[in-house]
Amino acid sequence: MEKAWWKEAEVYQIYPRSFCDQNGDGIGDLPGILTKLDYLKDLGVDVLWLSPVYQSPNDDNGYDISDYKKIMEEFGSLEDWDQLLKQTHARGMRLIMDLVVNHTSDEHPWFIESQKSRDNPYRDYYIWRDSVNGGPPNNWESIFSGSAWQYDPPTDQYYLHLFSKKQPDLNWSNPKVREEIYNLMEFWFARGIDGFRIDVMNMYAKDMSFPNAPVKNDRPFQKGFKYHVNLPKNHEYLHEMYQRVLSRYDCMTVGEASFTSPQEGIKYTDPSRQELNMIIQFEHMGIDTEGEDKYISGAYRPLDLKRALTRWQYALNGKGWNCNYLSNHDQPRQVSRFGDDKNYRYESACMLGALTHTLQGTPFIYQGEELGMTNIKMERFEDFRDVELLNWLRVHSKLPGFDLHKALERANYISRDHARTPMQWTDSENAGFTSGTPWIKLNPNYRQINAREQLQNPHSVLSFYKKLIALRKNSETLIYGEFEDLLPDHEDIYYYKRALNGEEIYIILNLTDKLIKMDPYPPKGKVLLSNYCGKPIWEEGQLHPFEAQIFRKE
Ligand code: ISL
Ligand code: CA
Repeated sequence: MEKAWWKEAEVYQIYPRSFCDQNGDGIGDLPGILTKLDYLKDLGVDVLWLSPVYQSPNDDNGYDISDYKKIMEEFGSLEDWDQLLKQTHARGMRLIMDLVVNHTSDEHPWFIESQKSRDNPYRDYYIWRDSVNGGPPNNWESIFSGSAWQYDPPTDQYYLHLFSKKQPDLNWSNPKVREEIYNLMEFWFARGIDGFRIDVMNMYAKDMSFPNAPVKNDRPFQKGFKYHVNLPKNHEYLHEMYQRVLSRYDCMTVGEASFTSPQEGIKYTDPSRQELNMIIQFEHMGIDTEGEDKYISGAYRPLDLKRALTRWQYALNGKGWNCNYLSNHDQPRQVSRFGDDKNYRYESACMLGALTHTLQGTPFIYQGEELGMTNIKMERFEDFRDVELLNWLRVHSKLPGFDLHKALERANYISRDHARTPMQWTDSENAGFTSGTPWIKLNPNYRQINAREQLQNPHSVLSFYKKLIALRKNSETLIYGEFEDLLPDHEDIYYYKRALNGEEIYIILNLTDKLIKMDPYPPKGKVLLSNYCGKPIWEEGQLHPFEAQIFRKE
C-alpha cells in the first residue's frame, strides 16, 4: 500500500466558535486557538481542521460564507490567522481549512448581484427557476426542512437551497463559478494551508432538469437525493478541481459525503481517479435513526455499528482510504451515543477511542472527545441554537400529532448542538472557555470533566488518548495493516485483527455495559493498551463493561 503523511496523521477538528474565547465576548476565536496549540501538540495531533472561519452572517455558524477571503470578524483578522498558521507549522503540525462551496451565504456579493435582475452577469452563479403551477419549481425538500426553493419577489423566480434559505446553492454547471472556486482555493494555498475538508462535496452536480422526487409519504416535499447526490457529473467536477488546483500541492483532502455507499465512496477516493484522498462517510451515523428523519426516533444496536464500519473497511481496502470518526460538529457526543456517559464514562470513552484508532484509515478527533465530553441536557427548545433543528421544529410542530415532549427528548439525544457546547478547559467559571457569557449553554458537568483535571490524572480519558495516539503513530501495522473482522455476527463484541509483514495486532472491544464471556479465546500475546488494568483476555476469559484490549500476538 502506498504510504502518505495524511494516512499516518492524527487529525483534530476545531469548531472555533466553541473552542476558546480570548477577548471575552463569549465566542471562541483565533487568538484563543493559538493559546491551545501546545495542548494539541502534547496530545499528539498532526493536523488541525478548522471548521469555517470566513466572513459569515452565521445563519449556520460559518457554513454560510459571505466572503471567502476574509476572516469572520468575531474570530479575528487575517493577521491572527497567519499567526495561527505560522505557530501551527512551528510546532510541526499542519492546518486544513473547511471548503464550503456547494452554497454561499445569501449575503455573499455574488448572490446579492444575482438577485438583482434576470440578466445580471451573476444570475447564473446560482440556480433560478420559474414557479410551476403557482408553487416551487419542483417538490424537493431541503435537508434543513421545508421546500428546497425560496421565492424571490423582485425577479419573480425561485432559487435553490439544499440547506437553509440563507445558503443558496451555487451553479456548478457554470464554468465561471468553478473558476471563482479554484481561485479562492489558490488564495488559501498561497497563504500556506495544507489542505481542505470539503463540505457537501457530493451534491455539487444537480440534474438540471429538476425532476420531481418520488413521493414516499403524504408530506408536501420529498427527498430529491436521486437527482442531486453523487451524480456522474460530480466526479467530473472533483477531477477538474484536482487537476486545476489540488494536484499542484502536497495537500490533504477529505470530502464530506452523506448518503453514500462504499461502492460510491471508492470512486471518490481511488487514487487512480484523481479526486480526493478520503471521505467522511455517514453510514454509521445513520444506524440509530428509524426511517429517514433523525429527529423522530431510532435506537442504537452495537451490531449495526460494527457492520457499517466493517463494510467500509473491506470495501476501501487497497482501493481508497477511510476516515475514522464517531463524532464531529454535526453529531452528538460519541460517549453519550455509543457508550454510557453515566456509569461507564471513562471506560466507554476510551473504548470508542480505541475503535477509531485501530481501524484502517485516518482517525479524526472532535474537540472535547479526548476528554469524554458528553451530551448536554436542554430543558427547553429555546436553549438550542442550531438552524437545522430549529427549522425542523418550525415545520414539524405544525403537523398533526406532533409531540413536543418526544421531540425534545430526541433532540436531547441527537442534536448537533451537543457537539457545540463550549470546550471544557478547567473547573473554574465558564470552564475556562470565556470570561464573558458563552454564546451557547455550557455543560454543567465541566466541574468534573475538564482538561486541567485530566492532564494531571494518569487514569483520565485524555491520558488514554495520548497513549492511543502514540501507539498508532508508532505502528505501521495499525496504520497500514490489513483488517479482518473475526466475529462479524457477534452482537456485543467487536473483535478484529490488523496484520502487516507477519505482525498481527488484535483488538477486542466490548461495545456494551455487560460482562461478556469471550468465546473463542483469542491468541496469547503482549497487551499494548487496555482501559482496564486487570488480566489479559486469554487469562481472564471475559470482558468487563466497555473493555478494550489491544494486543500483539506473540
Ligand atoms: O448534519 C447532518 C446530519 O444532521 C447532515 O445532513 C449535514 O447537514 C450534511 O452532511 C452537511 O453538513 C455540512 O454542510 C452543512 C452544515 O450545516 C454542516 O455543519 C456541514 O458539516 C451545510 O453547509
Ligand atoms: Ca471571542
